Amino acid sequence: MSIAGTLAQTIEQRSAAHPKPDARLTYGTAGFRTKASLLESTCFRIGLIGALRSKSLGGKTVGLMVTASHNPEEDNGVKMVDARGEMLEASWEPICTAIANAATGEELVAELNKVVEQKSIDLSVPASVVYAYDTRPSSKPLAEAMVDGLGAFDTNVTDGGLLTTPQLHYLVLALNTQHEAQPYGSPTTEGYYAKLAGAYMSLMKGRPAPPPLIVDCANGVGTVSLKGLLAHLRDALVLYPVRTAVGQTGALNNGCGADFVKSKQRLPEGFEHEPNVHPGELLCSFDGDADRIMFYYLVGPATDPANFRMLDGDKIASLAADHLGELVHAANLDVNIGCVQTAYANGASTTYLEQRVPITCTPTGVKHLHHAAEKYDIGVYFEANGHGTVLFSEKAQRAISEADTSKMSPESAAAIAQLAAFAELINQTVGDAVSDMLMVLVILAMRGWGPREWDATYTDLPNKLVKVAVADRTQFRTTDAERRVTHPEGLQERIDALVAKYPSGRAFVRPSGTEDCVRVYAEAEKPEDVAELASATEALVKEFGA
Ligand code: G16
Repeated sequence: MSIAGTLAQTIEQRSAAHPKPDARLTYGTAGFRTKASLLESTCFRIGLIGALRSKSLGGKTVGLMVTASHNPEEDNGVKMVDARGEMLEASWEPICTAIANAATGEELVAELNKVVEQKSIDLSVPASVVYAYDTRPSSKPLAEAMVDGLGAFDTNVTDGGLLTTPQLHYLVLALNTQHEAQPYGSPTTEGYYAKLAGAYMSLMKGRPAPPPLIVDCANGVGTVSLKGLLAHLRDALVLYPVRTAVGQTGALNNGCGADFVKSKQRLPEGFEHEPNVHPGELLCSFDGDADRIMFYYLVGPATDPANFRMLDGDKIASLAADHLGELVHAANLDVNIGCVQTAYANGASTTYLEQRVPITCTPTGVKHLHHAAEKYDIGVYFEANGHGTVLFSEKAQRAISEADTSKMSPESAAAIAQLAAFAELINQTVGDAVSDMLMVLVILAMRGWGPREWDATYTDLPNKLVKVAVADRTQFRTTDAERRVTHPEGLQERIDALVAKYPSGRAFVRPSGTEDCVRVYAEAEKPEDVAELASATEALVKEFGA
């Protein structure tokens, strides 16, 4: 079976309405991402691919999300969601790249036919795709181009509208499991809020509500989902959403949001003047599509930058691994728990976690971490940038649901009930700022902790992240979960010589898969050493990347 005749003509005609720019696009860390003005043809073609991917899965629903997440407002991108709510299967990534770069309508059809053959796709199977988009001005028009691609294959299309990326992941899994014995949840945004709010309230029953929390929504779509959640939580949680200027030109991720806070290691701009920001109280920031969260607090007046303390993805991972590990122990369950990190994990967090659970290190990108976490019965995965979640395997879910609590101590029975509720509260399809926020608040409430107690679990090694512009970032290639660089040749030896000069020194460089830059990470025992190590490594990247 192949794409020919009228179908081929339709695709070619529609493709002509979405001309390909003179630019090569690559499927990166989280799908395609670049200037929005270059993406129309790619979005149209992603529509075609989405339909084929669904057909290849026997008509299961897949998801397409138009967003550039943490990137500036003028960028955009597409993330693809597979039928179990996870990221697109890796073997389809080069397919996406080839299709996005086909030069003519004819070449496009030829590339599509290669996929049909390679994946033995039955074109007569009806396709089903749900799509959504973030708040960028370019997002809706790009989504329309995608729908044009979906229409070429006569797809059953569901418009999810304005959603966070994790809401779309949830919807995909909920749609595909709605007729199974264990549906993931009701396949609507209301179902999403109800599931999270219900689990939160059951875990918090009998406990005082946490102190009000200021949430920086990055002026993005997280604003919308937070409002939806609040309607379901009623007075069980007081949140003060700030940076909620959705639709205000230039506001998205500008001086605010999880990525700003993490990379600048400071409060969002203007927070020192926010009336509700007080030392000792927990604060948090979402990113532009609300799949990442960063917590932080102040140890003194906001006007002094030295009073800022960050509670990043590594701290969330340690908190979750410790707490869930204790519950598993209390419940006496035969399930293991492990943690997945990337090279960006602070060395102090790795040392802390290694003493408690097995750890896996993967390359950057939740698509890598997610699969590694599936190897544990309970897999906690977080990137230092606040992107992550916890996966409960079928074995773990069964052990929890089949435990005979009538024969257990009250303590063990309570631990079982709590584990079951955590499995509901946590969005297991992908990192979710809203779900992760609730998980952290519940764990802190259960432990009677504030941000200081959480922070005291271990002390981060001073560290620095730098973005370096180079002529061609693709000439930088890495190995060993991105901890070592193989190309340009000779660069790693120079980095090794630098790192050796500093106690507890570590530095690595890698090309970003979402921005046009090379990222440099450095850490060391002393802040002044980190500053030196980071700028010397940056200078090396400039020298080799010139
Ligand atoms: C995406 C990925 C993350 C990754 C981040 C940065 O996040 O989903 O896993 O950490 O990009 O990747 P890179 O360093 O390659 O630019 P988001 O929130 O931007 O979609």
